[in-house]
Amino acid sequence: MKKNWQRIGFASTLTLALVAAGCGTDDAEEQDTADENGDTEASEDEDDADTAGTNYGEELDYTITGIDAGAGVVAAAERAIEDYDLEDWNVQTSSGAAMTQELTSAIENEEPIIVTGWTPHWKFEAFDLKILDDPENSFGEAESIHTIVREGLSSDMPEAHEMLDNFAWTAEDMDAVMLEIHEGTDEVEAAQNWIDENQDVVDGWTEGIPEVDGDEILLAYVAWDTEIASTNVVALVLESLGYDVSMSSMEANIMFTAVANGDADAMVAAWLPGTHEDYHAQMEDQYEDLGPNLDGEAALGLTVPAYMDIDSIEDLKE
Ligand code: PBE
Repeated sequence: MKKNWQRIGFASTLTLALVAAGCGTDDAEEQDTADENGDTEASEDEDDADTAGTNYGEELDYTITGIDAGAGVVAAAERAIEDYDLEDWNVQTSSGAAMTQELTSAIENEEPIIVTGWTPHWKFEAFDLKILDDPENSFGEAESIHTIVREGLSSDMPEAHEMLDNFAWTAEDMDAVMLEIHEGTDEVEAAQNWIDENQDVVDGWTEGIPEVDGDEILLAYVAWDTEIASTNVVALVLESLGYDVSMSSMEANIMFTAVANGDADAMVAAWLPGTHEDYHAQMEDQYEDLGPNLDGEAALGLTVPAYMDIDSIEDLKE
């Protein structure tokens, strides 16, 4: 993960130099040199809104493009508004899909945009982005994604319980599924392709588990790109063990509640210890936490196109 963030930062410095200069690729080298010498002023282009310093407030109508209201990353962005005294700013809630759509069209038009971002996510493969520095730590540290199951699953469905307990993969794995879906492959097909290419990993999750005969199991999830990828993969693996699997997408708080009260059997979408801290603190006595399925590689942050002349949340202050 660290490597990824560093790479994002590096790429952004180069692009920033180009945008700040308002020049084409011919001048890129010259501008890079100037940049290295510490001359970062966009002095020739002060009238251009994109290069008029780091204040994007008016241009963006003081709006951060968020996702669904129940997402931890939206709560973190609202926390950032307080932590950094950004009273003029607000987080517009919509959905993960609407956010990536707005990000895509802003980038197509080279317009500024600030989104509530997270990683792993295909947007970092598809676009040149940077995550704004967060010296106040409003978005928390890198964390893990946990698998959580309802009370009683271990005795009712020991085979599913064991597979879910074994389920663990990497940010790279998750990225591969997400990217394929983003590029147009059907969700189930992308999950199956990943399984076919990583059969040895999947065999490790199912080894020694006896098959069942069509027992019904319900997986809860939220339609975030990360969770669409993981839940589809887990659903297919449970199917291969003989389960009749249903997936149901819902709001984040409903997902936690459904597993806590036994309406859903499991979910693989709990970002801990930070993002879903509130839900987990409320309900952890009512379900079983099987621990990380993705270990320490998940993180949140305000995310912008690399061409924007801004590096830190602090820069949003007037
Ligand atoms: N996310 C993806 C979720 C967790 C998974 C970062 C958008 C959230 O913010 O709650």
